[in-house]
Amino acid sequence: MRCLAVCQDELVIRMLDEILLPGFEVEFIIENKPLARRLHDAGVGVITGDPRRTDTFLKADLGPSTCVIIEDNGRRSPRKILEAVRDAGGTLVYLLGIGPSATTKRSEEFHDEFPDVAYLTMSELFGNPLVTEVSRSMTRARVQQYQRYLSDADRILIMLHNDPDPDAMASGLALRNILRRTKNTAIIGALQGVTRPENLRMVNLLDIHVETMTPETIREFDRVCMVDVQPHYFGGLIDRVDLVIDHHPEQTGYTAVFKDVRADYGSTCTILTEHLRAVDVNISERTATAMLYAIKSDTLFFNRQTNRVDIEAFSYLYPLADAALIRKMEGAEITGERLEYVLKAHQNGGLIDQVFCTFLGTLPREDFIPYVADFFLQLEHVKWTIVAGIVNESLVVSVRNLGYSKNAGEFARRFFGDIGSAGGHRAMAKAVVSMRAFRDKFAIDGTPEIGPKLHELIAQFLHEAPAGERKRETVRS
Ligand SMILES: [Mn+2]
Repeated sequence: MRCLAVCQDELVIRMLDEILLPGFEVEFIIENKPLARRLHDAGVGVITGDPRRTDTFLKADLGPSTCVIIEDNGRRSPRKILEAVRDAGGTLVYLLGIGPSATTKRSEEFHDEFPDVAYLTMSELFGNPLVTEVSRSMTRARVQQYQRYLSDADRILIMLHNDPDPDAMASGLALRNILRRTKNTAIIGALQGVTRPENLRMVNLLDIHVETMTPETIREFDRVCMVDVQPHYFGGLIDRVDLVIDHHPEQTGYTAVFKDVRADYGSTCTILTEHLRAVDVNISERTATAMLYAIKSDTLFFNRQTNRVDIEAFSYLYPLADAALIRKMEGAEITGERLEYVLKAHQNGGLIDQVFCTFLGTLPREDFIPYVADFFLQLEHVKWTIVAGIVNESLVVSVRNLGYSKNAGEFARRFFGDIGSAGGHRAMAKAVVSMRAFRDKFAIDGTPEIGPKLHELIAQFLHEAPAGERKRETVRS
């Protein structure tokens, strides 16, 4: 493709020439004769002429498929040049804004008269890679600090939340990688092991060992790190840690020597991908596969709580991972017993105003509840799902939505925060409350009332005025 650039600044000319030359045929229209000669001698394609005259472009053989870039340094209006280009038949025209006057306001000045002209600014074009590089060096400093701090420990514990999910386990592997340790010197542990079928399949396919810990065994470690979870989760058992890396909202009430908590990230593995890249550690295929699977599963393949950085981490890991293995892990998600609860939810649940609510009764395991909540969110016309069930005398409630409406975490905290643990993100949340507290607070006599009660709470939540002008919720007593 041919490209004509109207520039008078030597630095800009040399830069454009270097960037565009491999893919484009570039020629510069230059007014200043000594500059033109100098650039010509340096091998730059140059046409000397007045860019305010139409015949300069006609002589330069401007056609409808020639791309024209016009430098706008804010000093002299480029209007005359734009007119000349237009009269010569140019249609693919860009203004390249340089200097402090290159703003949106400047681009609007020309928009009415030249609606097809696109305005680019130099800082936009070069800013992103530079900002990424600079923030990478900040991450590098941080990672090198904790690497040094942890380097003299004999054994390190990398603690995960109960029933670890792919993000927790993959984060454990990634951190072990960053610390350049083996499974004997960096132990991945949790108080309760893996139970979900797809996570068990990940454990087997990738040969991950999650050791079951007790308060006593935790104390045997020189250093304790935590990934995908923060110390408050363990209810006072671990209140001082050496390192926390997590993407859940930041909690208080604990001390950590090093901390990297980024609640706007879709997964902990996204944070760890940045750590790995910053210090240039090799990622094994196994770790990359685990991390890629974790990002996919924590963001529901970019369907919820996704950030540009998650997509960047994904594309970085993709060529390093084993895609066939990931397909195999994903296939484990549908099991016979899960389908039974989907059927039960279908029979007992109800869809009102695009909200699907159901109570699944007493369950042997908790994972059926979020599974059913995720499953019904895929259905046509469903925008919210609230799925509850009783596990070990506690009512577990999973809340999901399509992410562009009210906040699921706020719903969980507001109705259940005072009687149990409740929290989550905009698109997904969870509450666990004792059945007794639930019965007392909401005056429930029997379990058949649970489904309708949840419908009532969510309807109240969705119909009320936005935060700030709302009144306290009324609770039936
Ligand atoms: Mn996570």
